[in-house]
Amino acid sequence: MVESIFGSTPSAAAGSLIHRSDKEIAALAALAEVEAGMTVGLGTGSTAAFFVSHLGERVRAGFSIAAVATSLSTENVARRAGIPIIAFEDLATVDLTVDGADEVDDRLFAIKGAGGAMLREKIVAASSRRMIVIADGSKLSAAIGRAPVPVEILPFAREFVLAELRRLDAEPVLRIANDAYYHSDQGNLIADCAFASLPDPVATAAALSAIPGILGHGLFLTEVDTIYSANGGVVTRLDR
Ligand code: ABF
Repeated sequence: MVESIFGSTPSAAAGSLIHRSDKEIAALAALAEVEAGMTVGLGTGSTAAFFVSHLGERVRAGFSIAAVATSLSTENVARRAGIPIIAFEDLATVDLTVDGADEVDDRLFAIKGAGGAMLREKIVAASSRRMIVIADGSKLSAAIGRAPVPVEILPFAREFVLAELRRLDAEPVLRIANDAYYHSDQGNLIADCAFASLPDPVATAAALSAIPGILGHGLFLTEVDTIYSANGGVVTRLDR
């Protein structure tokens, strides 16, 4: 289903015009779904950061929710915004998770993980009764496959996993930060895998999951319930 929710980007507030980015507009569409008393999963990345910021404003105004974070950076930002954070390990179920993505399509398939947090993101999404992806229009594809698929690798298994990925016709590139291997919040490596094409994401996800030493990957094929994608201030809603 495609539904236009907001008509224009600028809005008047306290006598001044506010120009919101498409990322922020998508975040606000998701914010409208948060109800008092919910446990909310907080995503990672710049789009999710808008959601966290606006949720923080509501919490500081007295709105009562609890939250779990999908990364240490989001946890820090959320705490600073006044959002009460609970430890995910103490929870089996989250009510609603809102997170960004690198690429989405109208099958509700997503590639996530450019922010390096896809392992925790997928666990939190899988535990969620409902998961919303928020994105600007540049993330929407006819079929996912343009963005590289990140995989999280146990350091012990590095060269074995890279060789297995090449056998799947992926071109894995180990992620670097500050002239050293990037390490996830769990202390693992990330390889960004370019595929010449991704004709069968379900088969690729199964193949990745079957490689020992891969702890998680960025193909989210079953977790997403709704996508809010904003383009030029107009929000498109896609539902499973
Ligand atoms: C997280 O942040 C990731 O899964 C995704 O890779 C990334 C999107 O970042 P941004 O919103 O900054 O484009 O949601």
